[in-house]
Amino acid sequence: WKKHICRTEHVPIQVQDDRTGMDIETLKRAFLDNLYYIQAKDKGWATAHDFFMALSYTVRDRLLHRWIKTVEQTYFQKDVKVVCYLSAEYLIGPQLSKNLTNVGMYEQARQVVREVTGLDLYDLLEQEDEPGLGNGGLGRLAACFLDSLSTLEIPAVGYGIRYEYGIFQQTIRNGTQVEVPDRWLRFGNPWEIPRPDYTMEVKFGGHTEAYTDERGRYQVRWIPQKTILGTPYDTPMVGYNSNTVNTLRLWSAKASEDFNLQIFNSGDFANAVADKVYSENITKVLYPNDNNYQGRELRLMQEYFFVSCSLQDIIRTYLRGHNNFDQFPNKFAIQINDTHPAIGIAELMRLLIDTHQLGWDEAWDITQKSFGFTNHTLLPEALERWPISVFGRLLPRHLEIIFEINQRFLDKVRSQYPGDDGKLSRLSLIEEGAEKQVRMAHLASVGSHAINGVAELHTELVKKNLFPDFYQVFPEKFSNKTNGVTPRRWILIANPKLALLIAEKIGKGWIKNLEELKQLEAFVEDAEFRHRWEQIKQENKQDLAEYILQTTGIHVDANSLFDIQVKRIHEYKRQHLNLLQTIAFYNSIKQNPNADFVPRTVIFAGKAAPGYAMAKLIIQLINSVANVVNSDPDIGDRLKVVFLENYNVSVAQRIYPSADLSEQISTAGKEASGTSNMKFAMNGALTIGTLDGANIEIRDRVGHENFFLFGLNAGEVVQQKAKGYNPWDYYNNNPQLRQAIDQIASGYFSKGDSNLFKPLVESLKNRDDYMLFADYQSYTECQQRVDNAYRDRDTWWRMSILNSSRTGYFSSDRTIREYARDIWHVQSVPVTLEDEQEENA
Ligand code: GPV
Repeated sequence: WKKHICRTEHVPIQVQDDRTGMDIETLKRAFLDNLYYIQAKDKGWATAHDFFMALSYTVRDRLLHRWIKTVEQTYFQKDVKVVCYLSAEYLIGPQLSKNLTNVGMYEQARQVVREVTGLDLYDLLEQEDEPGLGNGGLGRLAACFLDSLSTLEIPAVGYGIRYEYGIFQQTIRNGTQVEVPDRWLRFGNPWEIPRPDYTMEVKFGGHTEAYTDERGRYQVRWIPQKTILGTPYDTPMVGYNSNTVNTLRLWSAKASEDFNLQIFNSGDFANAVADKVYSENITKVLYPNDNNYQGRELRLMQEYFFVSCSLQDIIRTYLRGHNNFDQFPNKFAIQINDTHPAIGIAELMRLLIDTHQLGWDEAWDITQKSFGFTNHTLLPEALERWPISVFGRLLPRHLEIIFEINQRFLDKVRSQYPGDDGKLSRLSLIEEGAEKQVRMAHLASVGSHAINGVAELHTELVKKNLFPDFYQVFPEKFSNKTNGVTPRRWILIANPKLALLIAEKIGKGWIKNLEELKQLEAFVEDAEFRHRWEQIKQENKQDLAEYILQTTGIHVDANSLFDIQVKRIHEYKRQHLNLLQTIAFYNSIKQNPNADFVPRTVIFAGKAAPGYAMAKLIIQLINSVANVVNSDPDIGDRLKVVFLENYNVSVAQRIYPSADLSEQISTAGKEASGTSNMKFAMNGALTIGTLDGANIEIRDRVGHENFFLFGLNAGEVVQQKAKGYNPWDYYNNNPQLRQAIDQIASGYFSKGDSNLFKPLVESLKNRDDYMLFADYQSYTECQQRVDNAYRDRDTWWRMSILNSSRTGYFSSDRTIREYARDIWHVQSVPVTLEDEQEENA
């Protein structure tokens, strides 16, 4: 890539290319050109944001020949099998730092920026508005997967929605969450390329009718009421140290002019315009719910819209090189990220049968072979079930197809289990009741050849509790694929100091092969190494302390134990259990001011769904407790409570490297996997956690002695509930717990207002669905063990090093290798650049 070779037809033209050169002089020239010709600014007028844009274009240019080479000249020419990842969410985080790192030009960029602008590269990186096109773990997992797919050189396209407004920006006013619209596209997005030439039509509404085709076959025609256009915007996803640049293709809704013209011609101008606005609303905003199903019609439209565009796009690509569908399942593996894209099963059937005239059996065979389904939750309130009234009004043809799939499926079941009506109704794609509903998880399960959970326990519970009847009918479909995270973003970029120390000791192989971190174990008895490990953690904590001061005004002691819980606010995740323990800690300092306490800084961050009142109340309680604790002179630096606002990928990158203790305290059996648990451990935090999700596998790998375990296990949670769980028993028998609850109830943290937290207190005392009280004692005792461990710093840092060095398994590279081998049956396809070929020749 020193010089770029352009090929026009068969004539190679060699040019010294301003858009590929990696030497400092070429980069400076390119940077200034982009500033001038794209931002239309010269150095004197440019803002830091202009410089950010100019640098981003400079990097994007350097991805382009790899991108074209990857997609057109490798994937298409070799007719390789491609993974199509369908996801309603992608939380890809800031792109500039990642692209600089993956393409290997971070240091050059730093020098160029310093010499041309006098600014630090860091000042430019801060300018990027991160695309918040996801809620939490599910969307972030999709982003880690894209990084791993490209790094492993696996052909892939990520398909999703280009929301004009991503997840809201969270601000805290008077201790409560206030949502601000996320106008992330306001100043332009340098990474995306619109491709209006690949615009697709998506239909909605209307009715169906039967007809006989020219060959006398029975066919069905959908007469839709409305057509909406979908335009793709492509973002390059480059792998670490690889030439592979895969595509993230996000669809944006546009009104169809044709349709509006019809109304316009009928004289109803206002309606024509209103309708345009209505159509374009489809991709306007991300629904801010995590692990929760709301059943809004517009959400179903979003899901169908992006899935239909994506499947049409896949078929368009396929038909460029094929004239029948025989090879389709050998050329595409379509993975659906939870049930949000599950309508794709019915849509592929419709496209194959109605548009491409295949017979049912052939279409069904292709569909089942192509689709794989990942489940991400066991929570009943998250399972998508669309009332057939809504469904039939929006997608009448799909409803017919779903009925047909169901009938054929249930016929088979009936012959296998004659007379078992209970089984039939449990397996049915349609839930009977006051209002019939389409069960999207059932559609996804029947229409896929593979179903997977995201951690071992989770997969077992999927088989045993969530879909036991499906597991009985087709056990061979089920497998586990424990989640992972990309070490490029979560160690190399987020924690550069630690990455440097690791590289000094064991080289750089771990960046692509995280299992190599094991080699660090050899240094665990090396006092000098431990000291440097500790020093880096200390510096990272200092950085976070500064950020806390700047953003909240709270002064925290960087020498205290940084005890951190960051994730969406949800009752099952139990931020309030952490808080009860924090209150108890506060009370014991007040009661025993002269005792020897391990100073702690308890840090929270996370968004609450705007409609989730209890989650918002938990945020308010955290901030109320923080106010009282932080301003109490008796407490001083021994305890601080911090709520960091607007938790997102950028904030997360500051947090993980500076944690001593990672809080992973969900009620056992509720968290499918969790992924922050992995990022914390990689960065040397110790975990306090329950036997839930991937915690179990982390504990098994880092060693039970290096993990702080507490609480009921998933089986015990179920047993206790079955026996009849009574939170009052715990409240009455634990004075510490009772005191904390009574303080909250009495208004101790809310300036005497004894009504404010009543809903929270009452729910805990009378129901405690997530069994905080049952786990409280065990949790407190465990926190004592944490304190004791932290007192013995030598032991603590040994444990910290062992945690990092044993997290190799939790790289998303390992996860993706497993999907590729067991579900997708895809191979790596290395991409060779022309100048490399010539060099090799
Ligand atoms: I369903 N998850 C999420 O973030 N949002 C959702 O709507 C649903 C699941 C999460 C799970 O809660 C985590 O346990 C899991 O680690 C993550 O998905 C990725 O699998």
